[in-house]
Order: sequence, then C-alpha cells, then structure tokens
Amino acid sequence: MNAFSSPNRTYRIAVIAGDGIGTEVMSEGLKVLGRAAERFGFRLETQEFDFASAEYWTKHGRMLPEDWFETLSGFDAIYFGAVGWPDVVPDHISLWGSLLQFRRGFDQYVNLRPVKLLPGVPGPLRGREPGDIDFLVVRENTEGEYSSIGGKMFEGTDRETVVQETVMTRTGIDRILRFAYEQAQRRGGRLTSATKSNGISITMPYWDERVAEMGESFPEIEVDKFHIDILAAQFVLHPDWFDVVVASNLFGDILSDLGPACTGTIGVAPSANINPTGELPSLFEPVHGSAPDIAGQGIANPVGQIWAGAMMLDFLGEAQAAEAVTTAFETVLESGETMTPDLGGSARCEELGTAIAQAVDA
Ligand code: GGG
Repeated sequence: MNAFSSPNRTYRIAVIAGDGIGTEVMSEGLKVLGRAAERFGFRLETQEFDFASAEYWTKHGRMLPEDWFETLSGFDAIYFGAVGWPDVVPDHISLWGSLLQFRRGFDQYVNLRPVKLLPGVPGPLRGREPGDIDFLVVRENTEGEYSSIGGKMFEGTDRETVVQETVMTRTGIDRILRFAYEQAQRRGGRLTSATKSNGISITMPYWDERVAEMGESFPEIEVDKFHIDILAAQFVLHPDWFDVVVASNLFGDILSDLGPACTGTIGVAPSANINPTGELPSLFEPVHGSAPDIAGQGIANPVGQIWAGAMMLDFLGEAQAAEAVTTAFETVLESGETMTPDLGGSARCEELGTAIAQAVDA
C-alpha cells in the first residue's frame, strides 16, 4: 500500500476532526502519531482545519471552502475524524458536502477497511481466537450506488416520485477489482465478491462479468461470489472464512460496519481512502461516524482513529512506525486494563489514547 517515502521524512498532514466524537478521537490519534514520529525520527507537520463540520456550515452555509481542493492538494495525506451532526445539517448534505467530495475530488477510489479480531476485545463470537478473523473489505469508493444522478417529480402530490441511479463504469469496476485481486495475491488468500445479480439485473450482472474477466489475469486466485444478503449472514456466522472481500460502494460500506461489529465493536475499525497513484492525497479515518448519542461524554473508543493513523504511516512509507502503533494498541487491548465502555470497561477516550501512546515507546 506504500505510495511514497519522503527523502527528508517530513510529512504534511491535513487534520480535519469534523464533528461529534470525531474531535475526541482525533486528539488521541494525534497524541499517538506524535509519539511514533518522535520514536522513529520523522516529522509530522500537521495543520488543522475547521471545515467539514456543523459549525463551519452554520457560519458559511456550506461544508467546505471554495478552494478546498487547492488547499488540501499540497498535503501528503489527510487525517479525518467523523462527519455528521443531523440536528444542524441533514446527513446527506454533510456527507456529500465534505467526505464524498474528498473521495471523488482526490480520486480515492480504493476504500480499504481491515476487519480483525483483536486480542482482549470481548466479542459476540464463540470459540474464535485473534488470528482466526483477519480479512480486508475492499470497497469501491467513487461511484456505484453513491450517485447524485436522479431527481424528484410531482413533489407534494400523491404522485410524488423519486429516482436515483446507480453508476458503474468499466474503468471504475476494473480498477477496484485489480486492486482487490492484487491484495488477495499479496496475502496468498481467496477473493470474495459481493453481488446481488439475481435482483439488481443490470449493474450487478455486469459487476460479476468484470470479476470473472479480471480473474483470467489472476488464475491462481480462488474466487467466490455471494449475494449480499447471504454474505451478510455468513459474516455473522463464519467471519473466519474470509480473506479479501470486494464490494460496490454501498455494499462495501455496510459490510465494513458489519465485519467489525462481529468482532466486538465498530469503535476499533479503520478506513483508508486511497488514491494509489500518490499524486493526490489519500485520506485516513475511522469507519465510525460522529455518534451524536455519545458525543461530548469522553467515552468514545479512539482505536479506530489510531489504527487509521497507523495505516497512514504505512502509506507514507513509515512501516516500522505503523507496526509499532499497531503493536501498541494490540498490547493495551490485550492487557484489558484500559477499556472504553464499548469494550466492556469504564476508561475514558483520553485514558485509552494515553495508554496506547505510552505503549508506542515500550
Ligand atoms: N469517519 C467516517 C465517517 O464520518 N463516516 C460517516 C458516514 O456516514 N460515512 C459513510 C461512508 O463512509 O460512505
């Protein structure tokens, strides 16, 4: 996944905490990354931005400044928290006005979401050990069901009608499939494709065709396909079956919440929105959103944000630091001493972040 390594090992990071628990977990992410930078001798030049938040929306009537693309293009990566504060901005406006602009504008067509049963995390699974569940969801991130093509007719009448199109292009599908096959090759594993070609009769059979054709270039990779409904069931029943799961934008979003939930908590799950060329910045965030129900209480789990930070370091070419951060949160979780409420404990977000930062030094 490594895109580049800076010769002087100084990385410019745009920090966008967003809303809700995004701001709480971001502080802990920065704390841990700061420790890793000190220990491994590189510099993170961070610059914080207040946009992509309800407060920015209230002040400016939009989620991003007009020059967001130029402003962020010069950074090596974007470290993102969470978006959404529905009491102030409708969710579709905040998401389309910020995160989805970044994914599309910076052509971050790969959304990589690892799912792993971590040591010490009390999950709903019986008899599984860490190591049994360790797979990647590779989500198409720039097209598919997340399309703004459509409209409303006969508004306010009995005939009110809404239409929204799914957009799938050969280029868009092939590039995500190639990435997913390569991941399966790298891991020496199997590829699972999420489909629904029995019910969605144009786009999904096309997706299946492209999976089969791409497979001809990867004859050593075993491929299976599941309709999304039974795949969701198999995630719950047999999460240890999977290596690399490739899915469209919406299916990938759902599966990458479901996967971590099966391992105990979505609070630990990271997400890397990658432009594999490295020509435009990639964005790293936790899978979870802003969680208004627990925002401001200081009890959010910061591991998803911290793990996303580790993925960012790996992408920047700091593999040793990334490994140290991963080992740090695994060690702290395994000890079970500092667990947030979603992990069955009573520790605060800040306490778990501090414990992990200290473990980076160990
Ligand atoms: N940190 C990720 C975040 O804020 N997610 C909010 C959300 O609703 N995301 C939908 C998506 O990833 O497509």
